[in-house]
Amino acid sequence: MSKLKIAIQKSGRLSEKSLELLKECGIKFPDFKSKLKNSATNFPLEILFLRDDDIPKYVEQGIVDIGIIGENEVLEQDKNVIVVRKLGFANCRLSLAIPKETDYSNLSFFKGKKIATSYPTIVRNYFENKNIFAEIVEISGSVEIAPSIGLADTIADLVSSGSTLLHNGLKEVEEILRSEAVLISNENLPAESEIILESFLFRIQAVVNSRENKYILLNAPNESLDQIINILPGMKSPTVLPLAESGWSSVHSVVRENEFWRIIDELKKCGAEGILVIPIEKMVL
Ligand code: PRT
Ligand code: ZN
Repeated sequence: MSKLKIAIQKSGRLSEKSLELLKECGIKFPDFKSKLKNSATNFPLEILFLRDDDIPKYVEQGIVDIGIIGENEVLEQDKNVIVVRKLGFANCRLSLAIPKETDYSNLSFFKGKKIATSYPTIVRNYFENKNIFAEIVEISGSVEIAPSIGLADTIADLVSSGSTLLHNGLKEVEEILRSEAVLISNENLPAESEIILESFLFRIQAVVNSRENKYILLNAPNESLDQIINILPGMKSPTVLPLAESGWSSVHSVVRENEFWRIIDELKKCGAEGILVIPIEKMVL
């Protein structure tokens, strides 16, 4: 029986979360760490551990069928691959940063400036689109120290918490793009691999949905039920059950993680009490 081949980063920021995703999809591998190649015991999947920079090329060439990689790398390399879906982890942004004591008003600041980056293609395209000429200095790592050693005036680098910029005396002034881990695929998958990919994607969907949503239970005074139901759309609509105490109901629903705090505030204003929020293990729509 044929197997779907997936490339994931050998070691780095994407590795652990990529393996966790496979695990949550119920896919088991024997003795993960020691080998560069491994086969799942309960799903037709073969996994190759590679440097992240090599993954788009291997997918384009069909050496592997699919891969997990940062969107930033897909855009920078511009290989012929399909971005199948976003995976919701390794979120970051590619930003322009300048020495923190320097005044900044707008993008024309960068006219004629030297910008150190590991993403020359993205940064060049960005400035070309804005009709600004800036000199790109390509370096492969430790980009943040470039201004302090006189290699460049400014930088364009990935930022997540922002603490690396802070420690290096830099401030973020513009965001070029946002990125997260994505699943990419070869453009011409063999029919058999396509079928396996469908079933793999079905599992990923259930895992990613469950991470992005929370199950919520609360007690609501009956007179506010209509309002509360409006705030909580749920998968179809919320479940409403009467409480033993008359005049009150228990409401169960699903809310999106990123809307969560706004929804809680609104629910409290409508008189909701005893709000419980529970993680969802898997979610099949
Ligand atoms: O060895 P290999 O080539 O496989 O790995 P790598 O060193 O090229 O990549 P790695 O593991 O550092 O990053 C892999 C992917 O993780 C990137 O391509 C991004 O898609 C994603 N990612 C998410 C990040 C970050 N967040 C991130 N913060 N990649 C790098 N950083 C670096 C950034 O370059 C900067 O030096 O972290 C520093 C900033 O972090 P904060 O939290 O201080 O802002
Ligand atoms: Zn890399």
